[in-house]
Amino acid sequence: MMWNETVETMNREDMRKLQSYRLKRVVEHAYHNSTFYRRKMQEMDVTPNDIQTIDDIVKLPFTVKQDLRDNYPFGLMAAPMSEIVRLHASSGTTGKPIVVGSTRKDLSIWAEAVARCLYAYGATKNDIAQVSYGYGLFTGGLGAHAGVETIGGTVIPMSSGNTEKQIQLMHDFGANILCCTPSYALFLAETIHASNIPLKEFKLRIGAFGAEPWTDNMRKELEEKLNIKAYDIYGLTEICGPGVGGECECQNGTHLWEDHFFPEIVDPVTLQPVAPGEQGELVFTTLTKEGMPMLRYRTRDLTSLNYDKCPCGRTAVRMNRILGRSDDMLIIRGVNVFPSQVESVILELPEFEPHYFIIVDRVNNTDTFQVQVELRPEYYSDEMNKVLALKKKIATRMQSVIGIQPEIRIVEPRSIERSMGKAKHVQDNRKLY
Ligand code: DLL
Repeated sequence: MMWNETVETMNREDMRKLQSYRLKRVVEHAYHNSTFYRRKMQEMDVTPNDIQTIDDIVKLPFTVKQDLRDNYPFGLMAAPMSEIVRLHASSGTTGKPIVVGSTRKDLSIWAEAVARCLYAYGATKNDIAQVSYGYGLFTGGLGAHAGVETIGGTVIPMSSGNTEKQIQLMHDFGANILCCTPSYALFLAETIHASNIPLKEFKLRIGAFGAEPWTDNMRKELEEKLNIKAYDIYGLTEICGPGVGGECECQNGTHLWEDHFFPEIVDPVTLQPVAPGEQGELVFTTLTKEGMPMLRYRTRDLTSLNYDKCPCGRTAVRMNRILGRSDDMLIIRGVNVFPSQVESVILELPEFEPHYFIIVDRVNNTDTFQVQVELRPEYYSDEMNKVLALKKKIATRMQSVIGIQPEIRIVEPRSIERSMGKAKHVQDNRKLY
């Protein structure tokens, strides 16, 4: 079932017409109502008249996170505060938070975007969804919440934390959809298995997981541990929050709702569009946002797009899994390493728990790369040889996938921190010098 079949299956030509019409409107709106965008466009000698079709988007300036910081808090708003009904913010790791304001219409488009994702997962009004994303300035909780209400489902607005209670209510209320980060889903799964309630007493059938990169191996792990189908949900505060795109039952790429959020992939260095299907940095232009339109916003997320029609019938472009953010890429002894690559190897190997922590340091002018893992209880051994063989197995596999061998450290069971939101997988001590 599709929430908005007309747009989700629209042919490319009609979609481009719609995008062209909306791009012209949003550019005019931004130019006339935001001094920030007017100044940026004037600097590039572009006026709204130069934008006639969606192909003209390349004439527009890029927007970056620093622009939001420099104009903190409300400098990018294009609607008067009297029209803004909600503020969200994302803190990131450093510096001032970025703040995003939405009008009532923006919120309803966002809710529809999440509704489209939920329908694509096979959810209906008969479902009960436990929303275990954090509520508050973070968009996860309220975003997922609005989507569930839009399709007429029942929301359990749990927010994150209080893991024991999450399990209890999930069981007692018969939740069949779980919305949270994949790392929290893993923690909840572990807690269920450690509890005295058998998995078969839970009614979960769908997971809507996102807010951080995750791999297909992690999907397999979560599907098995929770006896569900696990689907991706993608989004970012600057564009709206969760629901910029979601997977369908084919689980083969995340459909982006491109009638509202127009995606481009550019080379992160030259900022030129890459060839179709190639990997690069994802850039979004919001085609309908009133409160705080984003023109060519550089997400820093690295991925590629697939315009082939999906077997589900949707024509909406599919985004491949996000490798990571360009800011999360580690360069270790000259080799580019993404935490998601480490995750993918660890989850391939049955001997290890699906948790890991990476520590990078510099000793005697050489980078050190340590990966901490936990053994599954059935593989514990007192025999040194067996443990060494396991370490060697994982290190060799990492060498072939990533191109560099880490030092493997097997740590105590459950000593790697479990996350209730976005997991922190890396400690880079080199940054301290
Ligand atoms: O994480 C919004 C969200 C909430 C999405 C709940 C999905 C579910 P931010 O905190 O602004 O917003 O972080 C956005 O998180 O640029 C990506 O780097 C990453 N991210 C979000 N979803 C995914 C995903 C929310 N499905 C940043 N896969 C984005 C990989 C994701 N990375």
